[in-house]
Amino acid sequence: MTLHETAAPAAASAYQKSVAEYWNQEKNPVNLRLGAVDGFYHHHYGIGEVDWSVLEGPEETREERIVAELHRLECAQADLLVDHLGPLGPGDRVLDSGCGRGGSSFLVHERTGCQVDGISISERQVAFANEQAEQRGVTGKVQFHLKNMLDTGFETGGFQAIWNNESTMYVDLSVLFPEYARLLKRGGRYVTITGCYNNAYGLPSRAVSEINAHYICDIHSRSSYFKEMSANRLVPVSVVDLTRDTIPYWELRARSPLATGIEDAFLTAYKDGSFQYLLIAADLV
Ligand code: GPP
Ligand code: MG
Repeated sequence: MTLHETAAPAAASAYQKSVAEYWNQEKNPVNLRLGAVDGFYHHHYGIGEVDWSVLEGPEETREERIVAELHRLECAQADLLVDHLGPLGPGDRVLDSGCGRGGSSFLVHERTGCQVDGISISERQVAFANEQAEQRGVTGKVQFHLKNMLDTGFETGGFQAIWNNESTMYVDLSVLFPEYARLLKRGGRYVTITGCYNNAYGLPSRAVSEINAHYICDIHSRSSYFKEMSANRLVPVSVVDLTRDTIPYWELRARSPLATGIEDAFLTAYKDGSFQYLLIAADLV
Protein backbone atom coordinates (compact mmCIF):
# COMPACT_ATOMS: atom_id res chain seq x y z
CA MET A 1 0.00 0.00 0.00
CA THR A 2 1.37 3.41 -0.92
CA LEU A 3 0.38 6.06 1.54
CA HIS A 4 1.67 9.56 2.01
CA GLU A 5 0.58 10.14 5.58
CA THR A 6 -0.56 13.68 6.25
CA ALA A 7 1.12 15.61 9.00
CA ALA A 8 -2.16 17.25 10.08
CA PRO A 9 -4.31 15.40 12.67
CA ALA A 10 -7.48 13.79 11.24
CA ALA A 11 -9.70 16.22 13.15
CA ALA A 12 -7.93 19.53 12.70
CA SER A 13 -10.46 22.27 13.53
CA ALA A 14 -12.65 22.86 16.58
CA TYR A 15 -15.64 21.89 14.42
CA GLN A 16 -14.03 18.62 13.30
CA LYS A 17 -13.06 17.81 16.88
CA SER A 18 -16.68 18.20 18.01
CA VAL A 19 -17.85 15.91 15.19
CA ALA A 20 -15.20 13.31 16.08
CA GLU A 21 -16.29 13.51 19.71
CA TYR A 22 -19.95 12.91 18.76
CA TRP A 23 -19.02 9.74 16.85
CA ASN A 24 -16.56 8.57 19.51
CA GLN A 25 -19.40 8.70 22.06
CA GLU A 26 -22.22 7.42 19.82
CA LYS A 27 -23.83 4.13 20.91
CA ASN A 28 -27.40 4.47 19.60
CA PRO A 29 -29.32 1.17 19.75
CA VAL A 30 -30.79 2.11 16.37
CA ASN A 31 -27.27 1.56 14.99
CA LEU A 32 -25.84 -1.13 17.29
CA ARG A 33 -28.94 -3.35 17.51
CA LEU A 34 -29.46 -3.19 13.74
CA GLY A 35 -25.80 -3.95 13.06
CA ALA A 36 -25.93 -6.98 15.37
CA VAL A 37 -28.56 -8.58 13.09
CA ASP A 38 -25.90 -9.74 10.62
CA GLY A 39 -22.68 -7.82 11.39
CA PHE A 40 -23.21 -4.98 8.87
CA TYR A 41 -23.09 -1.84 11.02
CA HIS A 42 -24.55 1.05 9.02
CA HIS A 43 -24.69 4.80 9.64
CA HIS A 44 -27.28 5.75 7.09
CA TYR A 45 -31.04 5.51 6.66
CA GLY A 46 -33.28 3.10 4.80
CA ILE A 47 -35.31 2.97 1.59
CA GLY A 48 -38.21 0.92 0.28
CA GLU A 49 -41.67 -0.20 1.34
CA VAL A 50 -42.15 -1.16 4.98
CA ASP A 51 -43.64 -4.53 5.89
CA TRP A 52 -46.07 -3.15 8.47
CA SER A 53 -46.94 -6.65 9.68
CA VAL A 54 -43.85 -6.38 11.94
CA LEU A 55 -45.98 -4.28 14.33
CA GLU A 56 -48.45 -7.14 14.69
CA GLY A 57 -47.87 -10.56 16.25
CA PRO A 58 -46.40 -11.48 19.65
CA GLU A 59 -45.47 -8.50 21.87
CA GLU A 60 -42.29 -10.25 23.16
CA THR A 61 -40.70 -10.38 19.69
CA ARG A 62 -42.10 -7.10 18.32
CA GLU A 63 -38.92 -5.11 18.90
CA GLU A 64 -36.83 -7.82 17.26
CA ARG A 65 -39.07 -7.72 14.18
CA ILE A 66 -38.83 -3.91 13.96
CA VAL A 67 -35.03 -4.04 14.29
CA ALA A 68 -34.81 -6.59 11.47
CA GLU A 69 -37.13 -4.56 9.26
CA LEU A 70 -35.26 -1.24 9.78
CA HIS A 71 -32.02 -3.08 9.07
CA ARG A 72 -33.43 -4.61 5.89
CA LEU A 73 -34.30 -1.10 4.63
CA GLU A 74 -30.84 0.28 5.51
CA CYS A 75 -29.23 -2.67 3.70
CA ALA A 76 -31.41 -1.92 0.65
CA GLN A 77 -30.05 1.65 0.67
CA ALA A 78 -26.44 0.39 0.76
CA ASP A 79 -27.17 -2.08 -2.05
CA LEU A 80 -28.52 0.73 -4.22
CA LEU A 81 -25.38 2.78 -3.63
CA VAL A 82 -23.14 -0.18 -4.56
CA ASP A 83 -25.22 -0.75 -7.73
CA HIS A 84 -24.09 2.73 -8.85
CA LEU A 85 -20.34 2.25 -8.27
CA GLY A 86 -19.86 0.75 -11.75
CA PRO A 87 -18.10 -2.53 -12.55
CA LEU A 88 -15.50 -3.40 -9.90
CA GLY A 89 -13.29 -6.43 -9.38
CA PRO A 90 -10.45 -7.73 -7.19
CA GLY A 91 -7.93 -5.54 -9.05
CA ASP A 92 -9.72 -2.32 -8.08
CA ARG A 93 -9.22 -0.13 -5.06
CA VAL A 94 -12.09 1.96 -3.67
CA LEU A 95 -12.56 4.54 -0.91
CA ASP A 96 -15.40 4.62 1.65
CA SER A 97 -15.18 8.26 2.68
CA GLY A 98 -16.81 8.77 6.09
CA CYS A 99 -16.98 5.01 6.69
CA GLY A 100 -18.62 4.90 10.12
CA ARG A 101 -18.42 1.36 11.54
CA GLY A 102 -17.65 -0.03 8.07
CA GLY A 103 -20.99 -1.51 6.90
CA SER A 104 -20.83 -0.25 3.31
CA SER A 105 -17.12 -1.15 2.99
CA PHE A 106 -17.74 -4.80 3.88
CA LEU A 107 -20.72 -4.95 1.53
CA VAL A 108 -18.66 -3.62 -1.40
CA HIS A 109 -15.84 -6.06 -0.69
CA GLU A 110 -18.28 -8.97 -0.43
CA ARG A 111 -20.01 -8.05 -3.69
CA THR A 112 -16.96 -7.19 -5.79
CA GLY A 113 -13.80 -8.55 -4.13
CA CYS A 114 -12.09 -5.17 -4.51
CA GLN A 115 -9.71 -3.60 -2.01
CA VAL A 116 -11.49 -1.12 0.24
CA ASP A 117 -10.06 1.70 2.32
CA GLY A 118 -12.43 3.38 4.76
CA ILE A 119 -11.71 6.68 6.48
CA SER A 120 -13.22 8.43 9.49
CA ILE A 121 -12.14 11.14 11.92
CA SER A 122 -13.50 9.08 14.83
CA GLU A 123 -10.89 6.85 16.51
CA ARG A 124 -13.66 4.65 17.93
CA GLN A 125 -15.29 4.07 14.55
CA VAL A 126 -11.95 3.21 12.93
CA ALA A 127 -11.08 0.79 15.75
CA PHE A 128 -14.54 -0.83 15.62
CA ALA A 129 -14.39 -1.27 11.84
CA ASN A 130 -10.84 -2.70 11.89
CA GLU A 131 -11.94 -5.16 14.58
CA GLN A 132 -14.80 -6.19 12.30
CA ALA A 133 -12.33 -6.69 9.42
CA GLU A 134 -10.28 -8.99 11.63
CA GLN A 135 -13.34 -11.00 12.68
CA ARG A 136 -14.34 -11.36 9.04
CA GLY A 137 -10.83 -12.41 8.02
CA VAL A 138 -10.48 -9.58 5.47
CA THR A 139 -7.67 -7.59 7.12
CA GLY A 140 -5.46 -6.30 4.29
CA LYS A 141 -8.42 -6.28 1.88
CA VAL A 142 -10.68 -3.94 3.86
CA GLN A 143 -8.79 -1.45 6.02
CA PHE A 144 -9.85 1.56 8.01
CA HIS A 145 -7.81 4.67 8.68
CA LEU A 146 -8.07 7.69 10.94
CA LYS A 147 -8.06 10.29 8.20
CA ASN A 148 -9.72 13.51 7.12
CA MET A 149 -11.57 13.21 3.82
CA LEU A 150 -10.49 16.74 2.85
CA ASP A 151 -6.81 15.81 3.03
CA THR A 152 -6.38 12.03 2.90
CA GLY A 153 -2.71 11.75 2.05
CA PHE A 154 -3.55 8.80 -0.26
CA GLU A 155 -1.74 8.56 -3.56
CA THR A 156 -2.99 10.46 -6.62
CA GLY A 157 -5.13 8.52 -9.11
CA GLY A 158 -5.20 5.33 -7.02
CA PHE A 159 -8.96 4.80 -6.71
CA GLN A 160 -11.49 3.42 -9.20
CA ALA A 161 -14.43 4.57 -7.06
CA ILE A 162 -15.16 6.75 -4.05
CA TRP A 163 -18.41 7.09 -2.13
CA ASN A 164 -19.92 9.11 0.69
CA ASN A 165 -22.89 7.41 2.30
CA GLU A 166 -24.45 10.35 4.17
CA SER A 167 -21.25 12.09 5.20
CA THR A 168 -20.83 15.06 2.85
CA MET A 169 -22.84 17.28 5.23
CA TYR A 170 -19.80 17.39 7.52
CA VAL A 171 -17.48 19.05 5.00
CA ASP A 172 -17.12 21.97 2.60
CA LEU A 173 -17.82 20.53 -0.88
CA SER A 174 -15.49 23.05 -2.55
CA VAL A 175 -12.62 21.47 -0.59
CA LEU A 176 -13.87 17.87 -0.81
CA PHE A 177 -14.31 17.48 -4.56
CA PRO A 178 -10.82 18.73 -5.54
CA GLU A 179 -9.44 15.99 -3.26
CA TYR A 180 -11.64 13.39 -5.04
CA ALA A 181 -10.59 14.69 -8.47
CA ARG A 182 -7.02 14.05 -7.31
CA LEU A 183 -7.68 10.58 -5.81
CA LEU A 184 -9.86 9.10 -8.58
CA LYS A 185 -8.53 7.53 -11.74
CA ARG A 186 -9.74 9.26 -14.89
CA GLY A 187 -13.13 7.66 -15.70
CA GLY A 188 -13.51 6.62 -12.07
CA ARG A 189 -16.87 6.82 -10.35
CA TYR A 190 -18.05 8.95 -7.43
CA VAL A 191 -21.34 8.20 -5.64
CA THR A 192 -23.02 10.05 -2.82
CA ILE A 193 -26.30 9.45 -1.05
CA THR A 194 -27.14 12.58 0.86
CA GLY A 195 -29.82 14.73 2.40
CA CYS A 196 -29.82 18.20 0.87
CA TYR A 197 -32.04 21.22 1.33
CA ASN A 198 -34.19 22.06 -1.61
CA ASN A 199 -33.16 25.54 -2.66
CA ALA A 200 -36.00 25.70 -5.16
CA TYR A 201 -37.98 26.09 -1.92
CA GLY A 202 -35.59 28.56 -0.27
CA LEU A 203 -33.11 28.52 2.58
CA PRO A 204 -33.03 25.64 5.13
CA SER A 205 -36.34 25.19 6.97
CA ARG A 206 -36.62 24.93 10.74
CA ALA A 207 -36.79 21.11 10.48
CA VAL A 208 -33.56 21.06 8.42
CA SER A 209 -31.90 23.29 11.03
CA GLU A 210 -33.03 20.83 13.74
CA ILE A 211 -31.35 17.99 11.84
CA ASN A 212 -28.15 20.07 11.59
CA ALA A 213 -28.16 20.75 15.33
CA HIS A 214 -28.88 17.10 16.18
CA TYR A 215 -25.88 15.71 14.28
CA ILE A 216 -23.61 18.82 14.37
CA CYS A 217 -23.68 18.87 10.57
CA ASP A 218 -24.30 21.48 7.87
CA ILE A 219 -26.70 20.15 5.21
CA HIS A 220 -25.84 21.61 1.79
CA SER A 221 -28.23 22.89 -0.83
CA ARG A 222 -29.12 20.65 -3.77
CA SER A 223 -27.48 23.02 -6.26
CA SER A 224 -24.19 23.19 -4.36
CA TYR A 225 -23.55 19.51 -5.19
CA PHE A 226 -23.85 20.10 -8.93
CA LYS A 227 -21.96 23.38 -8.84
CA GLU A 228 -19.00 21.91 -6.96
CA MET A 229 -18.98 18.69 -9.00
CA SER A 230 -18.86 20.53 -12.29
CA ALA A 231 -16.08 22.75 -10.95
CA ASN A 232 -14.06 19.61 -10.23
CA ARG A 233 -14.44 17.44 -13.39
CA LEU A 234 -17.18 15.30 -11.82
CA VAL A 235 -19.96 14.79 -14.37
CA PRO A 236 -23.24 13.32 -13.08
CA VAL A 237 -24.35 10.08 -14.75
CA SER A 238 -27.35 9.37 -12.46
CA VAL A 239 -29.40 11.49 -10.12
CA VAL A 240 -32.09 9.61 -8.18
CA ASP A 241 -34.52 11.38 -5.87
CA LEU A 242 -35.01 8.89 -3.02
CA THR A 243 -37.19 11.19 -0.89
CA ARG A 244 -40.41 9.22 -1.37
CA ASP A 245 -38.54 5.93 -0.88
CA THR A 246 -37.09 6.91 2.49
CA ILE A 247 -40.28 8.26 4.11
CA PRO A 248 -41.62 4.75 5.03
CA TYR A 249 -38.35 4.00 6.90
CA TRP A 250 -38.84 7.15 8.99
CA GLU A 251 -42.52 6.33 9.63
CA LEU A 252 -41.52 2.93 11.05
CA ARG A 253 -38.56 4.34 12.97
CA ALA A 254 -40.83 6.99 14.55
CA ARG A 255 -43.13 4.24 15.83
CA SER A 256 -40.31 2.05 17.13
CA PRO A 257 -38.75 1.90 20.61
CA LEU A 258 -35.41 2.70 18.95
CA ALA A 259 -36.46 6.22 17.90
CA THR A 260 -33.81 8.82 18.81
CA GLY A 261 -36.03 11.92 18.72
CA ILE A 262 -35.02 13.23 15.27
CA GLU A 263 -37.70 11.28 13.36
CA ASP A 264 -40.34 14.04 13.25
CA ALA A 265 -37.84 16.56 11.88
CA PHE A 266 -37.00 14.22 8.97
CA LEU A 267 -40.65 13.46 8.28
CA THR A 268 -41.61 17.15 8.38
CA ALA A 269 -38.71 18.23 6.16
CA TYR A 270 -39.26 15.48 3.56
CA LYS A 271 -43.01 15.99 3.45
CA ASP A 272 -43.01 19.80 3.20
CA GLY A 273 -40.55 19.69 0.29
CA SER A 274 -37.74 21.60 2.01
CA PHE A 275 -35.44 18.60 2.12
CA GLN A 276 -34.54 15.85 -0.36
CA TYR A 277 -32.80 12.48 -0.11
CA LEU A 278 -30.67 12.15 -3.25
CA LEU A 279 -28.31 9.68 -4.88
CA ILE A 280 -25.83 11.30 -7.24
CA ALA A 281 -23.37 9.24 -9.28
CA ALA A 282 -20.68 11.01 -11.30
CA ASP A 283 -17.70 10.16 -13.50
CA LEU A 284 -14.34 11.90 -13.30
CA VAL A 285 -13.60 13.25 -16.77
C1 GPP B 1 -26.87 8.79 9.87
O1 GPP B 1 -26.05 8.23 10.80
C2 GPP B 1 -26.31 9.91 9.09
C3 GPP B 1 -25.87 11.09 9.55
C4 GPP B 1 -25.74 11.37 10.95
C5 GPP B 1 -25.55 12.23 8.68
C6 GPP B 1 -26.73 13.15 8.48
C7 GPP B 1 -27.53 12.65 7.36
C8 GPP B 1 -28.49 13.34 6.70
C9 GPP B 1 -29.19 12.71 5.54
C10 GPP B 1 -28.85 14.71 7.04
P1 GPP B 1 -26.60 7.30 11.95
O2 GPP B 1 -27.14 6.03 11.39
O3 GPP B 1 -25.47 7.16 12.91
O4 GPP B 1 -27.78 8.14 12.60
P2 GPP B 1 -28.84 7.61 13.66
O5 GPP B 1 -28.08 7.36 14.93
O6 GPP B 1 -29.84 8.72 13.80
O7 GPP B 1 -29.43 6.36 13.09
MG1 MG C 1 -28.66 4.84 12.04
